Amino acid sequence: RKIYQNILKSISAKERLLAVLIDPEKFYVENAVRFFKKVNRSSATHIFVGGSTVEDKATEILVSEIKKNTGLPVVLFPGDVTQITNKADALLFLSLISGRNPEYLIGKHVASISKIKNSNLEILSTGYILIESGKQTAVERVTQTQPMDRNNIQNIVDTAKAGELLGMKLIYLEAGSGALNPVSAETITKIKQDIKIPLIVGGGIKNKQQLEKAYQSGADLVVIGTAFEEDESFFNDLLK
Ligand code: 1GP
Repeated sequence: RKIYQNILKSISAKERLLAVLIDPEKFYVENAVRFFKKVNRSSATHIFVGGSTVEDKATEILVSEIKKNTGLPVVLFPGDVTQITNKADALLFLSLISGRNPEYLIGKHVASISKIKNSNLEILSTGYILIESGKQTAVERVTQTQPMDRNNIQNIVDTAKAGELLGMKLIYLEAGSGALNPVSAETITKIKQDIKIPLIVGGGIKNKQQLEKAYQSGADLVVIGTAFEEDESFFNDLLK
């Protein structure tokens, strides 16, 4: 379907993809017009929406507002089933394959079916891999899973490969929102050599140099949330 096909097309055209992550808990809907003026002038290609703890309905209200302010595809990146809304275009159907908590490997997915089976959301099966980054992150706390050891790169590579062989359409390497250290260049490079499906990288990327490094290492799509929340002028460094 459309969003996944476009990601594949962009990758073969060597285009760099950038998602702006918006956490409904932290975003003021009143600021949407101003914020999206900046987004629309930047090289951002996708809007991701999600958070670890979000009130019911907040996601739906936010997605409706986003849709009024940008033509970029809106992809749900949900921390929980309650964040699924058919106002968005697509859903990262995340399985936390770095962890061993059955709820986040398959349980939440089963619980979400009644919400998604009659929706028009494009469902993107995603192997989600949390990598240790120097401090405990919200993903770790909420999912009660251990992040992967950042120094055991082979284990991370094997996890990504297993996800691909299970039929997942995307791999997402996550250092956690606000991570002290983004996923290392070496980890990205090694995984990219081993898998054919698109590679998403996020967590702790705060400036243009780190963004550049992630792309050069092999990230196909980079996700940035905190850096835009903290300083909207960062968009000016990333003009189209
Ligand atoms: C978090 O990967 C995303 O899930 C983005 O992280 O907020 O650190 O940019 P940041």
